[in-house]
Amino acid sequence: MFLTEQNILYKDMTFSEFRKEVLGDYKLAHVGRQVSIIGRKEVLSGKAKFGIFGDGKEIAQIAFAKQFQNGDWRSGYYRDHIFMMAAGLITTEEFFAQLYGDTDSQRNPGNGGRNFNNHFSTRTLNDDGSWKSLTAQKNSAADLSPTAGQMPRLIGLAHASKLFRNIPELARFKDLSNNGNEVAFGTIGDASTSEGHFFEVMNAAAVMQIPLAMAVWDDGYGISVPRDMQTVKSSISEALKGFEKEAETNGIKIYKGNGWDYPGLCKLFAEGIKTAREEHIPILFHIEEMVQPLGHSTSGSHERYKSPERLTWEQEYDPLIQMRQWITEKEIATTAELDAIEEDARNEALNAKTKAWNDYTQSILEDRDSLIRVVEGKNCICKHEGIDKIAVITKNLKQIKNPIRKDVISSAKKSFVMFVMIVR
Ligand SMILES: Cc1ncc(C[n+]2csc(CCOP(=O)(O)OP(=O)(O)O)c2C)c(N)n1
Ligand SMILES: [Mg+2]
Repeated sequence: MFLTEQNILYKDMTFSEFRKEVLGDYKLAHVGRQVSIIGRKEVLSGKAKFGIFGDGKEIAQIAFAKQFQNGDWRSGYYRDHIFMMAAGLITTEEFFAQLYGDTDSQRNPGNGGRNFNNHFSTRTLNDDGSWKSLTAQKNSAADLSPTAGQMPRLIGLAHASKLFRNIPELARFKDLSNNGNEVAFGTIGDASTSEGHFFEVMNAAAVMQIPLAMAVWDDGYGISVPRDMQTVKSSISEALKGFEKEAETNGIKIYKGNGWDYPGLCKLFAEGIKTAREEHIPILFHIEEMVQPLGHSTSGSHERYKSPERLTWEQEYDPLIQMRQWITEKEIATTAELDAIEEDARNEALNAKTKAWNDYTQSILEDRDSLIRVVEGKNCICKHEGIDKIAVITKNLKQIKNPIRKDVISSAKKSFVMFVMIVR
């Protein structure tokens, strides 16, 4: 039975290579899910400030990233951590470093703590300011917070490939383009397709005939607002039917898939991206039946606005559960093997979290201890209005279980003010 899928997915592979690929994807999907689960806990326990994750979109992101090649560009949104991991653009440890807002650019190379968390990007310059070879690496533009902010730059990125392919004088810029063979990969949520940027960009791409591949992750909600309240006919692919390319027209190609269908998505993205890359036809991938097991973000709980029926359906169509069923049905691996992979994935994510947290907090704890040493070393009686306020400040600082740099700096400032007041 598996042979049908194998032939569709990976034509030139032996079964053992195919199995390795599938199980590698299964493990990555679980690492990605654990990152979401653990990341949410890190926020809810106060160790990070905000979390918004790709849970429920793992399989689609892995299948999409399979087509992402050197020279290609991503301009996407906050759910993309699994895409970034699958493309080799972020490690699990780096994910947690950015979640904590680590300002060390070695540990958090995507944004060095200068951008909001879960906003991804890659570096285009070397430390000396020279260009990296962008055709020798996979690239991601920096994410923006407005939910369709990633759209306009997709036009620039995709249009560049068309220019590189069509203007002979540009052929010498080998580090920027390989004859225009690059594809600009976009991702967006279903609700954000209601933004003007989305429609303008899809129209412009359709007119210009540029290699733009747009994936819409359709989970039926924009936070608590259901899709039928903001998307005409409750379907972005229906809404864009008039944009569809016909024999002698410009336009886009539209593909539809389901977020839980691993073999289907692998095939769909392979076909669509090939078309975008070779023929410079823009593509819309409308990926439906997606779920959000942990809800929208750490700021809310979806149980408050999704019906019990919807929540039950989401559990059944969780892509990890569906992929597991597919693997066992096709006899690619046993349930015991899959259990072991899941356990491995959990440990990998936990270890990455612990390492990232220890690295991030080490210098903060050193600063805290040094401040306490300095303040206590003053050995003065620092009573103000009858209370030893400096002792209170250091006591409070010592009691913070996971201090952030702000706690140390603000304790230092407060102690300084007290010293000045008392000395005066
Ligand atoms: C322009 C803009 N409006 C509103 C928000 C607040 N906001 C953040 S995420 C979100 C919902 C987006 O839903 P969807 O596009 O379906 O993506 P999903 O989170 O469901 O994957 C909203 C309204 C924002 N960041 N930017
Ligand atoms: Mg949505």
